Order: sequence, then structure tokens, then C-alpha cells
Amino acid sequence: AGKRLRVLVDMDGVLADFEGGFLKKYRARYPDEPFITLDDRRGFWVSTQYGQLRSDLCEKAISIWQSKGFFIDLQPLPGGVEAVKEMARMDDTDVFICTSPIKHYKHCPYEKYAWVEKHLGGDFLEQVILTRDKTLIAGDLLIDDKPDIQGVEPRPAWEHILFTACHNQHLSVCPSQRRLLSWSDDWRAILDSKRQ
Ligand code: UMP
Repeated sequence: AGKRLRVLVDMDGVLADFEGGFLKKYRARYPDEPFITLDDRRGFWVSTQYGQLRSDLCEKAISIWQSKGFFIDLQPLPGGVEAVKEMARMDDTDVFICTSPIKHYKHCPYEKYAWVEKHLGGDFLEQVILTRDKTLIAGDLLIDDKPDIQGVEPRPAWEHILFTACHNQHLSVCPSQRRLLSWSDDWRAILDSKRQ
């Protein structure tokens, strides 16, 4: 029996289907504009790839996640909510939702809390960390779909586990970086590997 394990779990692309929600609302709002299928997504930034498709599509993409209702309407990714609830019930385990809000703050921070309340329950609001710099947050593990997580702390406390998403599935990451392919993958073994 060693010290408690602290797990940080990202929201967009890990618990909530940001990419699927984006594409559905983008196509509904801009039915005559070109779009990128999830199979063709490359790179973390949706806005960058849309901007490469046609320069004015960058701001059209941004308009989607800046809109009221975007974040609260995101569907849970398969198995994520169940996994986080199970983690929270494990002995000697603390789980936090660690997510970066967009700077257009009118709807996003509110809706992120509302999403957690809706899908994980009101008690889980205690576990929410909103930060634009995840390197400042100390934890044993950070499960996140963003390949490069940087900030002011050059030596973050956590080991980053790359959660597979449409935009990173073809990336060859360095062999020391561990992946979680989905919530059907063996996340329990990853947690156990960090226990003392
Ligand atoms: N986001 C953008 N631009 C993009 C894609 C995502 O601003 O092209 C936003 C949505 C989320 C945040 O609020 O970035 C991602 O946060 P994390 O998944 O890193 O927590």
C-alpha cells in the first residue's frame, strides 16, 4: 500500500466526441462548403487543417465551437464515462478531469461543467480542472489525445498517455510514449503500472 495514484483525464477527444460533434454541426451550418472527413483528419488543430483546405474555412470552423450549445451537446465517447466512474471508485485513486477551455469564454467553461454534471453527476464537479497549461498540474498520469502538451513547466509531473483519436492515429510517436487506443484498451494495466 503506497501513496495514492492521481489520474488526470482530458475531456475533448477523450471523454467527449469533439471531432464528431464538430463535423456534424459544421456540415449543418455550412452545407455547401467543403469539409474534412474524420478519416482524413491530420493534426490536433481542426482550424489549421480547415484553413489549409481554404483560408476562409479556418474562421468558419472556429465559429462552430464558439457557438452556444457546442460543448454541452458533445456525445460521450464509448466507455469513457464508465471508465472514469470506475477509476473514481478504485482504492487509493484520485481522478480529475483536466481540460483546456477556449478563450472565447461566453459558453465553453459553463458548458464543460454542465457536461460533467450531466454525464458524471454533480459530485464530479469537485474533480474538474480548467486550465490552458496542463504542465502546471501535478499527477501521475495524463490521458490526453493531444500529441504535444507543453507549457511553462519543462518537467511536468505526469506521464502523458496518448489517447488515440482520428487526428493522431497515423502519427508515429516516440517509442517511450504509451498509447491508450480507446476505452476498450487496458487502461487498468496503465494505472497499475504507476502504482507503488
Ligand atoms: N480547440 C481549438 N481549436 C482546434 C481544436 C480544438 O481551439 O482546432 C479547442 C477545443 C478545446 C481545446 O477547448 O482546444 C482542446 O483542449 P484539450 O483537449 O487540450 O483540453
